[in-house]
Amino acid sequence: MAKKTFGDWMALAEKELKAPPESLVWRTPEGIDVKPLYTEGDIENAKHLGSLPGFAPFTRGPRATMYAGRPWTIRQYAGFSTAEASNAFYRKALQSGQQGVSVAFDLATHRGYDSDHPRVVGDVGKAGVAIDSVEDMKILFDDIPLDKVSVSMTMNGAVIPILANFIVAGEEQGVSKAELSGTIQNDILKEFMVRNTYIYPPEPSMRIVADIIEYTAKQMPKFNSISISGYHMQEAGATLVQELAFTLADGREYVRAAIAKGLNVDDFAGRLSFFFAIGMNFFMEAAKLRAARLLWTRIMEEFKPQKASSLMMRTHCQTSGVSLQEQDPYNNIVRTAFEAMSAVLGGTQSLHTNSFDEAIALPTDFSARIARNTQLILQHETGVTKVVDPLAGSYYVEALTNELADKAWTLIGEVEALGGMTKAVNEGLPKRLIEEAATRRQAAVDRGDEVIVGVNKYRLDTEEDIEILAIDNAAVRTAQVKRIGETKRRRDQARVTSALDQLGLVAMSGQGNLLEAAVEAARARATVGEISDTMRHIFGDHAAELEVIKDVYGQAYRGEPELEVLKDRMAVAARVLGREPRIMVAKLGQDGHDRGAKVIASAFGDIGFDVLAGPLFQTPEEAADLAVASKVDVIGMSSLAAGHKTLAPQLVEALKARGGGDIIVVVGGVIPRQDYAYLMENGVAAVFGPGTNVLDAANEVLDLLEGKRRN
Ligand code: SCD
Repeated sequence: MAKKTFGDWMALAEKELKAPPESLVWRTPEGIDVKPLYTEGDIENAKHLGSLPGFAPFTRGPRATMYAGRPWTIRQYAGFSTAEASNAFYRKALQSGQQGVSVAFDLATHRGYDSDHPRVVGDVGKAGVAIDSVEDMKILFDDIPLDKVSVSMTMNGAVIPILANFIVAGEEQGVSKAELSGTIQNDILKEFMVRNTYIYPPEPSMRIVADIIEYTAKQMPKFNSISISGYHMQEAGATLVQELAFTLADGREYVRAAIAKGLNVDDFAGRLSFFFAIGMNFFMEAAKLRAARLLWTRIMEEFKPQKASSLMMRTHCQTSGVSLQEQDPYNNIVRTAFEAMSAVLGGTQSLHTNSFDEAIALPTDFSARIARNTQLILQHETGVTKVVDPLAGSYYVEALTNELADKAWTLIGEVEALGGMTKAVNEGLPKRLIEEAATRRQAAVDRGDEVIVGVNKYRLDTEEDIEILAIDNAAVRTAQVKRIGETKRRRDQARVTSALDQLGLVAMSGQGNLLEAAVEAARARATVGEISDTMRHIFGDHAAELEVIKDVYGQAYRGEPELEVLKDRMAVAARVLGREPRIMVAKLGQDGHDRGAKVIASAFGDIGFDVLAGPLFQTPEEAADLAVASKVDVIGMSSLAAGHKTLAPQLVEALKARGGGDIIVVVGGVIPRQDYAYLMENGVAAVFGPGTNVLDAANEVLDLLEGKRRN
């Protein structure tokens, strides 16, 4: 029988479909047209084929034997409440099959504030563990041998005091810094773009990154100096091409900064590491990791390293937080398992699987166990570890690898044309593109173009509450404040002052290494806040420019009845008020997760509200001042870091105290249903949990405004 051709298939497909097969093409948010069939012809021009794992360009994996030789590290990101509570959690997790530690710090620590600082009352111990000094750090790793267990620390803003405290905690555990293995995130550029836990302006922040690379290259050979992260970009709404391109462009910028400091590329490149998100686009995510390794080798070749390891990308992955849903939350177990499989097929070195309740609250012991076991089952039961890069040769995956690499390379070129990533970040290009993508996606979900099971399709009639972990924020704060007091009483104050003065000198002069100086201050028991403030006084605080994008959400709904009806209602409200209804979108406390706030601000703007985007990191009192002065009708407080029960009632009180008691307060974000009643009893008019349709929210806000006028 004659061999069938692609043309034969097209004809047969058209007959079967009763439509041209092109109608099945799926255009992804990356602008990639995924076809229903891939054949040899799709990879004819792909230049990356034919390589082997363990060799440049590492498309097929950084190690020759990959998981057949050693499986990826099961490394669950966790931390909450006090150092004692987090330590107990880590020890139990390690006994139950977890293979590495990954510390989540609370937002106060991220932003360089001690737990007794008035700006962080709602944040202490909430979305991570509170660490104020070496005393806390020692408790955090009590009975966890730092020469054996590798420790990742997600820290970027207060990276100098935290790494210094870790080094000193190791010393006092009898482990020299040369023996410490692990990773510090230390990736500040993406903080300016999407994550917002920065402290200082970009220039001194880049110096901090370079100082850490220098210090670890010279003194901590087993430690990864940075985790160049795309994860938070995807969480903020980036497409996979954007995530890939901006992460690699960040990496290139850090290499340049380290070389500018006088380092030889081979002395540090082997200890640069990466971090990506793995979302629901199963094959594309696996292809993304393959493309990332390919492109990183291409970038590093420019620096002419001698060692092969300098060209090698090693990465951690985390399953996607934004893909988790509040509705029918057990579905999240399934989502996470698919994402984990995709990460593994893409060849990750280390993996975090999210707990199913993370769209609602902090993981419980139960949900954390399922998340960990998802990986243990993958490693032990599915056989995926036995073969290196099993997707290689798939027409589809190889074509995707090629296309993602090409598209990302083009975007990297645009960043280069602007003068590199620091300049692109200053200019706002990545942030703008990511926010546009996020808003477009929200519209696609709200319209039902993108199906999310249990959210915009197959929704349950009644949702059952699930058990959640709540942190007694006030108790954590009291315990921390007490320990800070004890530490300060016992320390040699003259030694602390002299060490901080020396750190200040290093910061001011531009000479010497900031981490080196901070280690001495940490030994003397200077706190995280004191070390951060010493540098703050010299470097200053970074204040982000707020920009709300326009006409992306509205465009997606152009001409559709749902939006038109709402706009008519808006017009009536505007006539009654004599101006457009004014809403202030507020972020309170140290919670910098602003994707939701930005999407709401831009969608509400397109709907016809006069939107005021409040600055990040406001206290409830500052937000109330701004709202009253700006005569807003509504405040939409967005909370993703579990501070809502403290901060929302404080905001309501602060408004009343300023004569703004008639301003309607609504709260949106990661709010457990269990907390709705408490918030409503404390003056909140409506709560919009995860998965809320933006048009529904806008209608409800209008109901509230109309109700207020009637009363
Ligand atoms: C590996 N090894 C092998 C091998 N595979 N040896 C022989 N044969 C094989 N097949 C060796 C490696 O060379 C290495 O030794 C050792 O085994 C460990 O392997 P690894 O692959 O380096 O794994 P690991 O130590 O786990 O390191 C993985 C990374 C590291 C390099 C990626 O940077 C890391 O752990 N990152 C985690 C980051 C993280 O947890 N981030 C959380 C972020 P040598 O080292 O001697 O070579 C959370 C976050 O931001 C959440 C969101 C938010 O908060 O906003």
